[in-house]
Amino acid sequence: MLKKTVAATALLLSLGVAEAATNPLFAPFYTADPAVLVDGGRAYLFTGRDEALPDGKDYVMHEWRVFSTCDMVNWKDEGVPVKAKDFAWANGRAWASDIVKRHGKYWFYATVEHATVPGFAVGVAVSDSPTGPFTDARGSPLVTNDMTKQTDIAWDDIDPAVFVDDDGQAWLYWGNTVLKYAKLKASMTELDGPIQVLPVANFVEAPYLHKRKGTYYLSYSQHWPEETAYMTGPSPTGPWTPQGVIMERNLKTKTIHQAFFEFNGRSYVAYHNAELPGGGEHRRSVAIEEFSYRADGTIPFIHQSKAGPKANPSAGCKH
Ligand code: FUB
Repeated sequence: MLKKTVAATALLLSLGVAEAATNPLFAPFYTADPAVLVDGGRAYLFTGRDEALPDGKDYVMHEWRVFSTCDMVNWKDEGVPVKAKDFAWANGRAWASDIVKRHGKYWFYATVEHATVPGFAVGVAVSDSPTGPFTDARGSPLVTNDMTKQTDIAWDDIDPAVFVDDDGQAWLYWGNTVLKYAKLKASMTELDGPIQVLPVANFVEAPYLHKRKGTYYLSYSQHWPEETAYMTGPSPTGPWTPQGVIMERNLKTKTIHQAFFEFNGRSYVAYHNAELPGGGEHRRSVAIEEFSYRADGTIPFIHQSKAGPKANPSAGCKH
């Protein structure tokens, strides 16, 4: 039996197939702001790409990349499915995004800076494939900075998170400093009703909604430097019960930006740190941790690891 395992391992290694991931992922790229779609036995992990020089003082981000896996260990670089310039009304800055499948199409919600309306905006792009190419689904922004008046900052309409509930209702959450949400029409390209504000103490950015066994989990980044916190509730609009911090702040970057997902029956959180060689505040790297919900459905504190997730192959997994 041992001989057989050793032989199998040797074969996998000779084929260039690893049995465990190593955090952070996706070298040589610096990546940030993960968003994950699980579809057809593969996980598609979308990231922003940090292009700042080692001493860069701001984010330099122009495109999103997508990587896919069928075992949570071996990742395929699927290239650049969409760039900020694919939104003709945007000026080329590509911040955080999220992705969902609906009506057989893939809907990509993205933070871009508007070329003429001061501030950041949310656009939506669509594709027939999770690996793109995506095209602007509206030809105009879904949300612009002048549609929200709660703060004067130019970056309060960032970090869209899209969620489609079991009843078919789609929701969009977003925001920096002020957490906002709205219903989406079935078209996925229009808000349905007014923008709502959710007061959350210490909220900074990166809201993310997921649902498990009837409970809604609204996670987000709080404080500065950021740590990941979450609340639970019985509906997409709460009422919300604060559940505390589940991931510690990073040492080399102040942001962290989480996304939760399930893959082949196991639970994961993707986030970023800056632990690749040469990493820093604006040279971040996506990582993934596996975790188990407690019996009462709460999320335990999740430590960042260098080991990364163990193999969890889909049936017929082909790298
Ligand atoms: O990557 C640019 C911004 O930094 C994102 O929009 C935020 O979530 C933070 O990670």
